Amino acid sequence: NPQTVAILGATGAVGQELLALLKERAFPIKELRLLASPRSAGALLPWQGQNLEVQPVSAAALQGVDLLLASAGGSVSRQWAPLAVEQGAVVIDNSSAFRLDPEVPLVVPEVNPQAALQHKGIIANPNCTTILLSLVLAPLAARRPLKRVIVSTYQSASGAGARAMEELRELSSTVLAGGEPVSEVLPYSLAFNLFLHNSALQANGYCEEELKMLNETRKIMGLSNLCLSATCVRVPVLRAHSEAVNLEFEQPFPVQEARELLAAAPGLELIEDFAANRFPMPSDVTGRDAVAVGRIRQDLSNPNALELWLCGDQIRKGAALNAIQIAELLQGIGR
Ligand code: A2P
Ligand code: 11C
Repeated sequence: NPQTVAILGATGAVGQELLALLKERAFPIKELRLLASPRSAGALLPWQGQNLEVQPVSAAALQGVDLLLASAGGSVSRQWAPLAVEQGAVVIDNSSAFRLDPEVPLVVPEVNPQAALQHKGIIANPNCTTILLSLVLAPLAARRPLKRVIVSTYQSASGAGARAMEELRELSSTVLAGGEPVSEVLPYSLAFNLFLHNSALQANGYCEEELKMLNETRKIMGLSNLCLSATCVRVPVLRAHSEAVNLEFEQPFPVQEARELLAAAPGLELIEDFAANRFPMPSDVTGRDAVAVGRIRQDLSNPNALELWLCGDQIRKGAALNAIQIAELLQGIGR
C-alpha cells in the first residue's frame, strides 16, 4: 500500500541517500515529506521531477505520517519518534537512541528479519560498522558456534555526517596547497591523517562506538554472551568503512567452507584474488549495496580462528539501505 513517508534529517548524508533509495527501489509512496531543523526550512530538494520543500520537524508535520525514516541524531529521535508513533507512524530510527531498548527490535534484514515484525512502533537501524560486521558473522555463526570476535575498523568521514565529508575534501585541498588544516567538524583534521574514533570515551578505555559494536552485535545475533573487542579508527575515506576481523569459533572452521558460505550469503560479495593480491577496497563498494569480503584465511596463532577483511558503503548498507530494506520487509516487498 502506498504510504505517507517522512524523512527526518532529509538534508543530511543519510537523509539524502534515503531519498535516492526510495526512488531507486520504487518504494510505494503516496506522499513524501522532507523534515529537518529550522535551519533548512524552505530548502528545495528534487523528488520525482519536482522540487520538494524541506519543513522544520513539528507535531503537525508528523501528522498523518505512516512511515518515519529518522536520521537526525539521537536527541532528535528521542524528541520526535515517540510522538510520531503516538500519531500512528512506524518509525525506523537510524540513531542509537532506542537500539538497546528490549522493546525495540534492532534489525539487519539479512540476519534477523523476523525481529522487525515484532515491533511496537519503533524499529532501530543498527550502527553502521555493526551492520557490516553482522553480515559476515551471521552465515558463519549459523554453521559453527562463534566464541569471540576481535575487530579493528577503518571508518570513513561519512559516519560523522555530510559536513565531515565536506571538511575532508576541503582540508585535503588545504594540505595539498601547503597550508595547515584546522578542523571544525571533527576533533582533528582527517586530511592525510587518522585518529581513534571520536565518540565519547568510557571509564573502561573503550569509546562508545566500540561498545556499540559489542552490545548491538550481541542483540542482532541473539548471542548475549558473545565476546567481542573492537578498536575503531577514523580514516580519510569519504563514505566506505572497512574492518579487519578475527573470528574465533568453538572448533576449527575450514577456510574453504567459510569462503563458500560468505560468497553465497545475502548482501555479501567476495572479492578475493590471492594471486593478484586483490581484495576489497572502499572504492569497490562506494555507492553500491553489496558489502565486499575477502582475504579469508586461517589465523596462524589459533587453530579455531579465521581472519578476514571487509568493506561496505557506510551511507548505503551501513545506514540508508538497511533502513529501506526494513521498510520493505514491513511492506512485504523485501527482496
Ligand atoms: P539541518 O540540515 O537542518 O541541520 P548529518 O548526519 O549528515 O550531519 O545530517 C544531520 C541531519 O539531521 C540533517 O538533515 C539535519 O538538518 C538534521 N537535524 C539536525 N538537528 C536537527 C534538529 N534539531 N531537528 C531536526 N533535524 C535536525
Ligand atoms: C561513525 N558509526 O562512523 C558512526 C556513525 O551509532 O549510528 C554512526 C553512529 C551510530 O562515526
